[in-house]
Amino acid sequence: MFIIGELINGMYEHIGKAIKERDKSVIQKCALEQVWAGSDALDINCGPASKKPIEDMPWLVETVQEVTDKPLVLDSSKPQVIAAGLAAAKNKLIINSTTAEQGKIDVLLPLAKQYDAKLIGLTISAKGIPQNKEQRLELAAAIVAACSEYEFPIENLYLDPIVLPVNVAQAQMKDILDSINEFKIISEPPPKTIVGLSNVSQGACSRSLINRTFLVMAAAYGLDAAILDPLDKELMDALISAELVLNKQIYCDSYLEAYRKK
Ligand code: THG
Repeated sequence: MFIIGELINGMYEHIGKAIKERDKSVIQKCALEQVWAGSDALDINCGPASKKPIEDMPWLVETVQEVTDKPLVLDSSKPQVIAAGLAAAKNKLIINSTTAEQGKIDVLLPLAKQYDAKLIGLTISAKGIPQNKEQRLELAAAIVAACSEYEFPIENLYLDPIVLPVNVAQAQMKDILDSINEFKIISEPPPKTIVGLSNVSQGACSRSLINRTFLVMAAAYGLDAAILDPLDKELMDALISAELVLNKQIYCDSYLEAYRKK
C-alpha cells in the first residue's frame, strides 16, 4: 500500500495556526514524524479556513521540501492553488485532485503532464458525489477516457471512489468497496485506486477502530493507496498484517518489527 500522511492539513487547529503565522518548525516536525512512521508521500492541504491558499500552498511546499524529498500530494479543490504548489515544487508530485468535470480536467491534465505529476481523480460530477456503484463507475470511466484523450498514462492515475462517513452513508460502504475492485477493469493497464481513509469515521465514535477495519477490508478489495494518519500505530500494524495475509509481505515471527518502516 502506498501510504500518504494526511496530517499537514489546515483543518487541524495547530497546523492552521502554523500556516497563518508562517511557523516552519511545526510543519516540518509534522512532516518528519509522518515520514518516520512510514509515509511514502505527504498530503498538503491549506485547510478550509485559509484566506490566501495561493500563497499558503507554495509556502507549505517549500517548507516541507526543506526536510524531506518524499513525494508531495497537493490537496486543493482549486486548480489555481494546485498550480501555485506545482510551480514551487522540486519533489515528485501527485495532484489531489481533479473531478470528472470537464472544466477541471481541461486545466489539471495538462498541468499533470507539464510537471510529470501523478493525478488523483475523484468520482464527482457537477451533480456532486455519486450515490451508488454504477454512478461511481460511470464517472471513473469518464476520467479514464479523458486521460486517454490527453495521452496521460493510466498507470499514473489514482481513482478515488469518495469514502463517506459510515454514520451517514452506511448503505454505501459495500458499493465503495466494490468500486475499488471494479475500477481495475475499466482499462488495461488498470488505473490505481486511492481513498481518503479518515472520512469513513468522521463524526463517529471509535474512529481508530472504524478506520483500521475499513482499511483492512479495502486492502482485500485491491486498494493501492490511502491518505491516512500514519501516527496511528494500530492502524499501521493492521495494514502490515493485512498485507501479510494477502501474501504481499513474507511471514516471519517478527514481521511487525520487520515491516514497520521506523
Ligand atoms: N480523497 C482525497 N483527498 C482527500 C480526501 C479524500 N483529502 C482530504 C481528506 N479526504 C483526507 N484527509 C483527512 C484529514 C483529516 C480528517 C479526515 C480526512 C479528519 N480530521 C478531523 C475531523 O474532521 O474530525 C479533524 C480533527 C481536528 O480538527 O483536530 O477526520 O477522501 N483524494
